[in-house]
Amino acid sequence: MTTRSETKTTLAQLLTEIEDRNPAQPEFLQAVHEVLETLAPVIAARPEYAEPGLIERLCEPERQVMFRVPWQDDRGRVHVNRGFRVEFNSALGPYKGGLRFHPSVNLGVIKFLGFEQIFKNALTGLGIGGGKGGSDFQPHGRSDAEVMRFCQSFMTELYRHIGEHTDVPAGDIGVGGREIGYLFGQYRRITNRWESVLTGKGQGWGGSLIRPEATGYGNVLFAAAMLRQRGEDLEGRTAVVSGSGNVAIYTIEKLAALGANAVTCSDSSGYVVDEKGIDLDLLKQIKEVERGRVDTYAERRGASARFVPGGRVWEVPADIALPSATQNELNSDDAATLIGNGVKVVSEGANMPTTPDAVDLFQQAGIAFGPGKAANAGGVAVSALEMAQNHARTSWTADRVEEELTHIMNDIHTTCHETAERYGAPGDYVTGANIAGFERVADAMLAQGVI
Ligand code: NDP
Ligand code: 2IT
Repeated sequence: MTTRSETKTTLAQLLTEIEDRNPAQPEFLQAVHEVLETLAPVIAARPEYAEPGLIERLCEPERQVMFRVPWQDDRGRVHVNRGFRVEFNSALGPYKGGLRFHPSVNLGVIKFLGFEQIFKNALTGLGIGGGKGGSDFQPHGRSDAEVMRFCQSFMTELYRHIGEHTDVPAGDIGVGGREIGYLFGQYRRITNRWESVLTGKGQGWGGSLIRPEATGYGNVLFAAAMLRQRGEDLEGRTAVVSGSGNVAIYTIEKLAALGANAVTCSDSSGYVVDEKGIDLDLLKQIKEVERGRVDTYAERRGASARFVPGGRVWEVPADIALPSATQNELNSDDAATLIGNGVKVVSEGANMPTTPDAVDLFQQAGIAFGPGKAANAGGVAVSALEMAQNHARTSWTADRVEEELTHIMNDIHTTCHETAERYGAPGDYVTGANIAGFERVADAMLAQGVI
């Protein structure tokens, strides 16, 4: 019988090896560290998981593709970006995960996102493996024609690596309906195939209803489930939300539908606080139609709202905090401020938005903390439902998709909660999510042999 301290030593040794093999990839190492440090109880109970190099294989992508993306701007100048697709793990199904277009993208960032995606996708209970991709391209300030040429160039290389049974990308930061349209068009043109190779498509041509809403709606449903577990609900609660993109907008929408009130949103220039609650029609007009910035929201909204340049939403008192912008956007100082202001629930709409020391502070303070790989899984879950609809050549009603999403989020909550209890960490959704996701992938990998 392996003891828990022997297991911890093995995991610590593995972590050192992984650190040595992946220098200068801090986000990837942060994500691996966060998972491995919660696995000791499950490996002590089931030592077969430590055997045939399973953790080493899990931490090494099955395939990594990097490529040149040349494109011409409207003045004829040539730009060269770098494209990535990390196909991390396909034990449970085709690689599945978004594409991120943002100047901060590099291999380590895509690997962290792909690694998280493995466990997130496993938690949905659907047949999808984990992958992620993107580019250091900045779509802000580019014309539609420039974005189209970039997407066409990106797909001209990517198409040979993906396919409906191989790898199915979707959106993430900087990639929404417009970009998916251009990417899909180029894939179809090159391959002469209409297949479910991308999700988040437009609603008249294969996209699922509720996919744009799914990540934000799902995160609010997860937060509601954590509150319900404690005999409480969302009614009348005040929420702080960061970001003002796809995830943030539909988080704010679902909060309002369930009787709570979001008072903030943000972008990389600062945040808006609106004491009457965010006016969603105005925010959608500025962000989705005009592709503008949040300071415009404060200008147009009038006296109830103000823009705080360079500030962080976490300084605004609230019952619920829903980070929905980017990684490491909520640190230990922010956590201390939120705790001081009486926050009850923190649920991650973004991927890894909370730094590890901030997570520790929330957990020590007894705050319900929902990790992204569980809380934001609604987006990829509805992507898998989009694939199912495409394969059946049908489309479901919005009510049906939302009902499925609600079941999936409640099931993920129950799974994480019960798994944490089973492994001696009641109320610890981080441990619950990591172990439950790990068990499903690890069982499939063990059954499929050393590959
Ligand atoms: P969007 O591009 O629609 O919006 C991103 C928002 O976050 C913008 O307001 C953006 O501000 C802000 N932001 C991005 N990077 C930074 C940064 N480095 N510093 C400050 N603000 C930043 O992306 P999404 O809403 O789709 O994604 C948000 C998060 O949710 C990401 O972590 C993503 O991985 C995660 N996620 C997304 C899913 C989806 O279905 N789309 C599913 C699950 C998770 P600005 O415009 O100024 O850059
Ligand atoms: O982080 C994520 O889960 C996403 N960006 C969505 C992935 C998907 O395939 O829908």
